[in-house]
Amino acid sequence: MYELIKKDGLAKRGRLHTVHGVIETPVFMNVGTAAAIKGAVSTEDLQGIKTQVELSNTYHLHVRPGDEVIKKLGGLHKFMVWDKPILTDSGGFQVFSLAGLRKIKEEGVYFNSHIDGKKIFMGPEESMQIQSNLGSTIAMAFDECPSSVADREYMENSVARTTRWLERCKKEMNRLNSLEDTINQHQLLFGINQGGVYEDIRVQHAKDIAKLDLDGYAIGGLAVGETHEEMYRILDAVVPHLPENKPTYLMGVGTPANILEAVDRGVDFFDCVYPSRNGRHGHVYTNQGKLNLFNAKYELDMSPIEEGCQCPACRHYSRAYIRHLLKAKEMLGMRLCVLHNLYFYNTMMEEIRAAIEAGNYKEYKEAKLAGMNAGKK
Ligand code: PRF
Ligand code: ZN
Repeated sequence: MYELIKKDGLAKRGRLHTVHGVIETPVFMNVGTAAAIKGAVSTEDLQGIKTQVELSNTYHLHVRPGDEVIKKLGGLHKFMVWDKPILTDSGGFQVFSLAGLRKIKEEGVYFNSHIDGKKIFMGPEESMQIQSNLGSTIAMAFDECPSSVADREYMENSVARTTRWLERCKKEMNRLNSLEDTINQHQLLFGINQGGVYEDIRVQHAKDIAKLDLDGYAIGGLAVGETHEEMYRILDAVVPHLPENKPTYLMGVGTPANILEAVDRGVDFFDCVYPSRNGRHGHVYTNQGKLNLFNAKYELDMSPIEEGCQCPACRHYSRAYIRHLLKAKEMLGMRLCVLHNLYFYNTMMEEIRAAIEAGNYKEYKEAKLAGMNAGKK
């Protein structure tokens, strides 16, 4: 159940109640594709950096170690030792971005595993069955994420199929949730809006899926090569057609600036690999912009990554030490940078929630953006 607590302009402050606890929104979900946050971050670490939701992938866990193995072990929560909410992506997007040769048919997608080349079929029912075996809190619908340069005709056909797939997902999820031996009988299902940069296709699709009364609605197919301005234009067009009394999730987005802008347009769920990926490369976020800790100017810098930051890296270690670890390829260097970056994102979400509650979201957004941009000069 989603509670809309407060609106400030279009920005939503919400609360999603789940069997694994409450999610305060806007929220950033921390990406752990293969049931692990890359950068040697444990689920115990997540407790200390304000993580609310962990995100994993159907496709990766199906290929290795296998969703049936995870079900036998009691489900993903028990496997990872994480009792808070988990969202699983449906596999659709990963099949399109990772798998080798693939064929899209009405029934689903035929493709080769990126691990061993083995032939696999995944359709809406398979995706729901896998996510049910994992027992995640929130399952995502099986969709096609078409290329950002797909032509209009391709996009119309693809979106129509994604709608038919969504209806099959809903039916299968209802069936699975009613079975005795299902790990999480209260698994939620979010639908996904597609349509590339064609506003009219997007809006029609949003209206069609809104009728299905799902637990939440995602916007997919963005941040796949179009400009930031095009992404904001699509959000301006689509979000007003999604139910405001349900969570709105912008998939795979993005930079702190993208998140600040999307919140201002009514989005309240996010996920992105940037904080963990950048951290692994020694790039760290601060309120004055991003720093590259490999830079020679940090060699003798005994200050923390960010003054006043309460993350596990900044509470103890200096830029100079972390720089040394990164240069020496010590795993601890990456780990500290990833922990700091996730803490930075999760803290920004906390600030966003407070600003919406206080009714000064626009002022907060402008000040935050101005600070981060000042560092770029
Ligand atoms: N569909 C799914 N997962 C996704 C996307 C999508 O379009 C994106 C696009 N940014 C990220 N993750 N199922
Ligand atoms: Zn820090």
